[in-house]
Amino acid sequence: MRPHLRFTDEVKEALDAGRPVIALESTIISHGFPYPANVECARECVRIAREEGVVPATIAVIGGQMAVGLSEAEVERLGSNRDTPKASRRDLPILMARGSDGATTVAGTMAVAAMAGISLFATGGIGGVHRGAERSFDISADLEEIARTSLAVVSSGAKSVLDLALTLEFLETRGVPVLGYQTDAFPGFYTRDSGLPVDARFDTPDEVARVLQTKWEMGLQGGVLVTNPIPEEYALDPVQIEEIIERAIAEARETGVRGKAITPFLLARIHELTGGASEAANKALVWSNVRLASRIAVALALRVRTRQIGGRQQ
Ligand code: PSU
Ligand code: MN
Repeated sequence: MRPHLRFTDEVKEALDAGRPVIALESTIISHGFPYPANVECARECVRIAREEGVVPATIAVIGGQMAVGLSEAEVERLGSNRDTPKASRRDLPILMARGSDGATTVAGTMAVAAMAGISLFATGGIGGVHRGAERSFDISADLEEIARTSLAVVSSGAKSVLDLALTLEFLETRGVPVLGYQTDAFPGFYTRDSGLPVDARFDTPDEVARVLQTKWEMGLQGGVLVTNPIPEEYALDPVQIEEIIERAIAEARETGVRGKAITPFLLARIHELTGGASEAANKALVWSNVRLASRIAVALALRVRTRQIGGRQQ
């Protein structure tokens, strides 16, 4: 096992036995929702994974240790402390050397999950190329991480606070397959269709698992983005949400918010401006992604096991 990683017994036993495990991020806990909705959301994620027969491994920096799997008290600690720093790949060694806590982003979570030997990761939305990136250079480290790290990320696309067309261009350049689960359209987080296409559509968890197995058995390193649209009944009106997003972006510009503070600022403002509707939508899509990631993890574990028993021919 890697140095500096701390596993719960549940996660360690599952990984050792080759049973399905999914990773969950912690920026969504510290910065994605207000308290205590964040803690309730995280608790439900863990419950859903277990219901699907999968061990959930929430990832975070806890007191300078890289934790793979958290106790309920640790989830409460991250959720109630809004000052917990966001931990992307670059932040991990700094926070660990300082002995502090950190809430891992998609990028930070992926880097650690891959070290731990986890193949599936469920989140809400990934970071991407920000609007105006041709001037600001603001491209989330999440995209670079998906390109380099061999893990499948299940998300509801990306929020249109980002430039979704440029985000897809970046993923194409860096060789990341973008799959649509029961959809041909790249989902827009609060909406099911961003107006942009995915590379390929698959309709069952096993078909997705087959793409993952094939990619990694070939030795093609790097991740896969699996997109799962928000459940129909929670989808928001695209025109209304676009207005709110534009307003939040304008406020960020006026107040001079920069760097890693931008995404949490926009998420919090959108939640305020939609009066809770976006919070319900956000929770529903995260839970749906946890369920799908769990089912893909089960299918992948079964495929890997069958391959081991049957030898390499097939
Ligand atoms: N998008 C969301 N909800 C989130 C995030 C993004 O809809 O909670 C979080 C994720 O943890 C993601 C991070 O990895 O924000 C991206 O931050 P940045 O844009 O600073 O890379
Ligand atoms: Mn950024």
